[in-house]
Amino acid sequence: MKLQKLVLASTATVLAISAGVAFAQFQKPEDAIKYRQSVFTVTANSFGKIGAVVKGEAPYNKDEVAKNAAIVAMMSTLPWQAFGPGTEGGKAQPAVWSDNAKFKAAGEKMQLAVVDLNKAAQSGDLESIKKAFGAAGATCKGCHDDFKKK
Ligand code: ASC
Repeated sequence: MKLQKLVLASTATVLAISAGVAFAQFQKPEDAIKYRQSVFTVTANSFGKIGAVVKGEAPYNKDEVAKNAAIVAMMSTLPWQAFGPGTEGGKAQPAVWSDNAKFKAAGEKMQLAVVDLNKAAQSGDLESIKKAFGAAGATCKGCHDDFKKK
């Protein structure tokens, strides 16, 4: 009985601590919204620079594309922590929270696709970059269709 109480109390403490951490990460929902929108802004900027090369609108510079692909890959790990409970709003559709498993799966698909893009970009093979860019762009669009307000 005593042990049970101890376990319950410890669990409550752990829950309280993690809730505190989650709260401390973003003071207000608007802070989470600003954070994730900033991450997507930087992502779209670098992704767009690669897109210009892929579409033949800008010359191919291996180092530039490699740098931007690395930025996209790193950025892709960041926005998810800012879609926590109670941070509804911005350009996010309610489905992010009501169908969270599907949203998470879409985010993971994007992260895998941009890892592929980064590998291609570091290798410097433009044909692989084009293929990986198309696949990555499709994961952006897939998620936007279901989870981003028009
Ligand atoms: C971009 C960008 C997106 C994606 C998406 C792909 O360059 O800003 O959100 O590509 O349009 O369909």
